[in-house]
Amino acid sequence: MTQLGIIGAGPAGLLLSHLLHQQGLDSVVLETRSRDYVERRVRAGVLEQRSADLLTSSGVGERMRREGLVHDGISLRFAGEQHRIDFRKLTGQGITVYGQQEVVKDLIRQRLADGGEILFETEATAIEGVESDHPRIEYRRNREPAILECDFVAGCDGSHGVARAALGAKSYERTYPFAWLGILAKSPPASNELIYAYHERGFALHSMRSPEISRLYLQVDANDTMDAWPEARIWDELRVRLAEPELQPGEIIEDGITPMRSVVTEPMQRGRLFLAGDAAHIVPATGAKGMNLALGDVKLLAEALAAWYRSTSRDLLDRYSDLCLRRVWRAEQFSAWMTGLLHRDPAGDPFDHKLRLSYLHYVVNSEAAATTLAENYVGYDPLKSQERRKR
Ligand code: RFL
Ligand code: PHB
Repeated sequence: MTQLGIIGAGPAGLLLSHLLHQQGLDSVVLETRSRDYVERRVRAGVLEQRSADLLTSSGVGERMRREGLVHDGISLRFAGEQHRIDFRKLTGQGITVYGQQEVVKDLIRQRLADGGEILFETEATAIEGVESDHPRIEYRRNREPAILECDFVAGCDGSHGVARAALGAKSYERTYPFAWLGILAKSPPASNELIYAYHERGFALHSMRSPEISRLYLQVDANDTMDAWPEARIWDELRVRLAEPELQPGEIIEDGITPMRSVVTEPMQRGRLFLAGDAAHIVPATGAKGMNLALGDVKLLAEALAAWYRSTSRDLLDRYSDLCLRRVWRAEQFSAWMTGLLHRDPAGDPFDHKLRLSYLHYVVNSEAAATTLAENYVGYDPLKSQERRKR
């Protein structure tokens, strides 16, 4: 028996467990993979300012502050030109480049130091009784079935978990006719800021994890497998699309192809089951929003649960989904827009190509358009803006 049964030890589940602990609430985290696996899984790399602030204010940001790379802008490259979008100047904010697996490592270490319970290699198989006061998670550990009884269940089990199906809500979805091939390479970044490149041959992104490690992405066909992409082809394509003829190949430590999808499940709650992070919504990675949305959801959920335990008021809990979805849909629109702007249409429509180039020129030359990109990239909060306008 626990107050919160949390499924999934990704950024959402781990931060939720940590924030609840700080409110004096106990939780058990069930994670199907091993600790080693979740700590090595290479994924997101960009923290919005408010995500970095949240990690710091909740006491798990120390290593991020030391090792994370604070960036004040990004570069856009297209049609042989390079332009910088200066986030600091346009919004007063920046981003922090810090690998998601480092956030996960920091959170696991803190939870275990605080005596938290994370059951690795434990698969949740079903969620029962979500409309009752005593929901249960059925799970399998060491091949043995077992049951976790709790007051509430948080489904933080990503896009392939059990919680979304158990909720049974409506999903809005979009697929894209391309995917991202990503590599992590032992080669010093060619630039000290991220480069988003639009090229006739497709999109490319130059990111990093440290002064020695680059993170690089290429738009590939939705059906491509790694067999079609030997190392030499990856580096050649990166050099051309990024317009970086000197880009040095380095040992590839990790590679993989990720499909591009937009999904929103609405509402994100039923009875005593609450979804957070990728379990509730997926964004195409172009806007760098996925991990940030996951952290933002659980901040609200932890506050709502703390309010319930303080006063048994369900008010904030009842509004959880609506409050999250305002920010989620903003990020969905921005991510779909960035994706459309920077990816080549595989059908190769020349009219669309010209429209994209025209918009790119507009973005880099109009301060209004550049500010739109910048304020969404560093993290726009529709709720805060609404409050400000009312005052
Ligand atoms: P996660 O990280 O997927 O964690 C879910 C956890 O649940 C476990 N699980 C189960 N456990 C028990 N029982 C079950 N039945 C279970 N089913 C699943 C899984 O093993 C896993 O450990 O979800 P969470 O916490 O919501 O976090 C979301 C983020 O991981 C995701 O949004 C980002 O990685 C997306 N993303 C990016 N986001 C950004 O903010 N900035 C970026 O730059 C960025 N780049 C990316 C990305 C995602 C990528 N991929 C591979 C999807 C780049 C890539 C390539
Ligand atoms: C990353 O560093 O992995 C990264 C950066 C920006 C994105 C997506 C991924 O838009």
